[in-house]
Amino acid sequence: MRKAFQLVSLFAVVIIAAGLTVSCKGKDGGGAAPAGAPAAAPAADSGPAMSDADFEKAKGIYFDRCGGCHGTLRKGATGPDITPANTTKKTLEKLEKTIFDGTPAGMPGWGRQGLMTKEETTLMAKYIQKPAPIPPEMGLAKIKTTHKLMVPVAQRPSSPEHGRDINEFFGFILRDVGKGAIIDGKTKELMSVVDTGFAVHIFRSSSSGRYFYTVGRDGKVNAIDLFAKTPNVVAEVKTCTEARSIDVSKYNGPKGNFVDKYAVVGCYWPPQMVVLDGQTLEPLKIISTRSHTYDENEYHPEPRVAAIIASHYDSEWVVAVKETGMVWLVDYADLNNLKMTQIAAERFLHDGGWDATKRYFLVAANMKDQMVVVDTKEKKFVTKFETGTKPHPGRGANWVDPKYGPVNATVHLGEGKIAVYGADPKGNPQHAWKVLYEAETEGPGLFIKTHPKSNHVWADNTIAKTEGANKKVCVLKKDKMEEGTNCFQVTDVGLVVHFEYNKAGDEVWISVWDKKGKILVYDDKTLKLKHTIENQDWLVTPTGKWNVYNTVHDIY
Ligand code: DHE
Repeated sequence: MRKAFQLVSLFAVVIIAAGLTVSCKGKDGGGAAPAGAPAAAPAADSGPAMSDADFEKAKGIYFDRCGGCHGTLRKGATGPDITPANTTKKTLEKLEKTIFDGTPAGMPGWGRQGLMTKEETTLMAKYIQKPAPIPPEMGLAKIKTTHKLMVPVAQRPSSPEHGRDINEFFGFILRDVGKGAIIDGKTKELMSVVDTGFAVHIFRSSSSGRYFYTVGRDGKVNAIDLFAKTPNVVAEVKTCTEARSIDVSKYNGPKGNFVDKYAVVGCYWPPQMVVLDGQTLEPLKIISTRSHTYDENEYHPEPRVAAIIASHYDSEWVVAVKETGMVWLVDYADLNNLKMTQIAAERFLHDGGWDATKRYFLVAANMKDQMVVVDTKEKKFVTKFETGTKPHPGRGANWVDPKYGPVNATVHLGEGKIAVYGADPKGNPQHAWKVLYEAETEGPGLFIKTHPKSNHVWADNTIAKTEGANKKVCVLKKDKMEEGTNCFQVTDVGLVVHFEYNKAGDEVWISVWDKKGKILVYDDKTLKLKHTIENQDWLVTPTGKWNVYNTVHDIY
């Protein structure tokens, strides 16, 4: 039962309609290049005439609103290829109209929605008929110039100075103000607000849980020391001009102890991974992802790093390389003699996480409507299967179904549906990697979450178009799947996005993404609101959030 096909750029449309900053749109709403926008080599002097000032303005708008979907080099990923080879086949008037009005396939009508002026859509039409300016490379020497060690390791506390349990701590993104908040989940008290990169995309915990690492859309990484009385940034480095992912080294075994040893950043531009010292963020090594597509073996100059997850059983990072459709298992045991397994998977890879055993990496190839399964023990591709229109699991959700055994699930960008599929090839091979249940939500969503101690699975409807749907959550009962979802409103402002459980697995923390943001804490058993954090000056556009214990142990 499919609902109407919608492209991922709805992601942008609906959120923008709510007056919020979204990935394809920066906090300044276009215009001059934002602080995070990559400086670029001047464009070849071909295509329609543009003044230098107009060109710079268009470049900023492209970084803000277009690059996430069409790619820095405009070769296409979630959105189509808009290099001059294609755009010059169309008249400027036609291009301008498309940018102004959007397309039925899902591209936002930037002008129609009042998000670009008529002049700006004219500018963008010209801009995309000119060759894409190529942003600069970031080699190790350049990255090193951005490295700051605020608190040397020897000057950091050896145990928590606040006497609290850091496993209870949450890290919250405060997206539009380039900050992060640390909250004690037990007492619900704010511990600190720290400066981070521009529009931080994710937090990850170091493998001991002591540090939170954040990665900004601008590639800036911050390490936050949770032992400090007031958790503070102890190191910073800018690894690339555009990034979305970061993870850590989690392995401790015969090959060595890598706990808190490394962090690794996944860049969009330059297309590369950057390995950092886990204590100081000193940049150590760059691994380029430029290579050939998994199927046609054609060279791709911009294979962006999407999700990265760290193996618990081997010294490996599992890396989804978006444009080439490869999953790389990168062994960090010997960085000078780097070993890697390159697994052909599917294009275009996006987000994903572990199954409950942490053996299988389940990652969305959302433009193919598929989930891909990689066996990190055998280091092999297992299968890919269709779930619905553009699966978007975040890191996914794992639980044990009373009828089918261990399952995993995703929500979808293109339709309001939770797809639940078997995830136990050993115990229940007949159900493995097959969709077993589908449950309707209130509309397209971004994230799904559960906890082993909970009987509930929570899904958001963040990009639903129906009035009010994006203010609701939808909850499934694990032992009564056939009943479908229970969807209810949790806010009258903003958008509901992303869930995280507390350490005990009895509270669900929800962000209300709004300029005057809120944090809602629900009792997971009763589904009743237990606590609200609101009307705080610092609480601006909260989006993703992570509990230390659950993040260290990959509990989701
Ligand atoms: Fe995300 C995860 C990329 C838009 C909030 N997002 C990810 C990951 C990738 C990614 C590759 C996986 C990281 C990992 O696990 O290592 N996101 C992108 C995009 O390319 C996209 C579509 C457009 C863009 O230009 O950024 C995009 N993402 C968004 C948003 O609009 C969201 C809602 C708010 C924002 O800040 O832009 C958003 N993305 C998130 C969050 C996660 C995420 C909260 C982490 C989920 C988790 O549970 O770990």
